[in-house]
Amino acid sequence: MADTIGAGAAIKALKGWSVAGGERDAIFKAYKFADFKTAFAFMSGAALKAEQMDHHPEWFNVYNKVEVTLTTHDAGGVTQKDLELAGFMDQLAAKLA
Ligand code: H2B
Repeated sequence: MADTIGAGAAIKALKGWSVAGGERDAIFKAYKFADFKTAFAFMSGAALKAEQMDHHPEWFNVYNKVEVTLTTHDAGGVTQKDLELAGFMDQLAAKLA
């Protein structure tokens, strides 16, 4: 099982992410895109990466907004995998901006 690095440490290595509210160790970011089509393109690209990694986001979409929560369920907290997926999502969002 992967070692947890913790949400507090993880957000220091990222931009625009915060410690998720609630009991769990998790990180959160709200992305806003130009429109629904762009938000969905983001989700499609992130979904393919998530499948490759076997590491899946918790997310919520309304129109142009995608709210993402990342944690590693198997480890019970934030791990390197969450950092990697967060970094990928940030790069993808930048490309789609
Ligand atoms: N995604 C996330 N975010 N955390 C996990 O621990 C996880 C996952 N585990 N996707 C994977 C799938 C696991 O359930 C399978 C069996 O590998």
